[in-house]
Amino acid sequence: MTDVILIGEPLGLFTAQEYGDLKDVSLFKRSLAGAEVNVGIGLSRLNYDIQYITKVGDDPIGEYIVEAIEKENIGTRYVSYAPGSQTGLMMKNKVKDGDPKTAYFRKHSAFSTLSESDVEAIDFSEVKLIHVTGIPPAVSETVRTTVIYLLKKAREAGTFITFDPNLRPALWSSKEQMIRTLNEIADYADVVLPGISEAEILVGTDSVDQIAQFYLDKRASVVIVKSGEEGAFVCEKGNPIINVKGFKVSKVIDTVGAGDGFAVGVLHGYLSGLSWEEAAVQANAIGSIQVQHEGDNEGLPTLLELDEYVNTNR
Ligand code: KDG
Repeated sequence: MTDVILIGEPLGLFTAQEYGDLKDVSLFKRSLAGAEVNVGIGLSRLNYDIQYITKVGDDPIGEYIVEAIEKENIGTRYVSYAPGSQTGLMMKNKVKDGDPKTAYFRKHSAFSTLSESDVEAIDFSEVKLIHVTGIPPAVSETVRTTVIYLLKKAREAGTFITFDPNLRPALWSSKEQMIRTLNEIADYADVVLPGISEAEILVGTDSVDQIAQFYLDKRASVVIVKSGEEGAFVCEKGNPIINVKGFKVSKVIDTVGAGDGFAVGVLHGYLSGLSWEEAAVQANAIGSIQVQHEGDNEGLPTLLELDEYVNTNR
């Protein structure tokens, strides 16, 4: 049985090793990025059985990515190749504080060709949970259709569905299309994990109450709103909203990947039978660990490291 299946575009990440504009930096470190692969790595380190649906190019970055995923014990049964298309890349600058700037090189990438025929063999009766984010449907019309196809199959099989909107406005042709598509995807989800500023765009309000109601009126039974330093708001159908405070961090190194760490904690909570409130504690913990590391996924903890961190810092 697969615990979690994820669909996403892995990217070769080039992180600047010097401060300054990306155009001025000459020294970069190569690693692996991609919101969903970050979540997959986090869950695999917590000993869950993971499969990753993706498509890479027949090129050195594609080869590097597949090897990196295998090293993280992520299943590659649904990894396919698109000969003639390239694997996507991303650059990220080094900042003293705030969010780093990123640049994408992913138009017409191998992943953008991922179609229904690449995923039709997946048997969802063998999958406990599918985690989807708002990035793949932004990549191309083909991937958008594939994501909806997967969600329908998952729904029919009774597989639990978690959704992190992960807004990437730069990848969409219009804001309206982004909002419409992501709210359509949310219709399938059991759990929705919006950031408060994302929800402001998707729902049109920063009121946690109204954001929660919007998604709970769809099919979700739980909405967890991420609110940076305020921590998270756990909104469960029929229960009062609970604010779960975040962990204090003395030095933020890099904010990218914090939301993915948060999702790891929520999914870990669900899969290990914790309450949603306790799942949010785990989520805040992993999110706070992530901001203390430069890479997108290097800091993701093992079970032992996570338990130690929570016990020491809570
Ligand atoms: O969540 C971290 C991601 O932003 C990063 O890994 C790259 O998935 C990515 C994307 O498409 O922006």
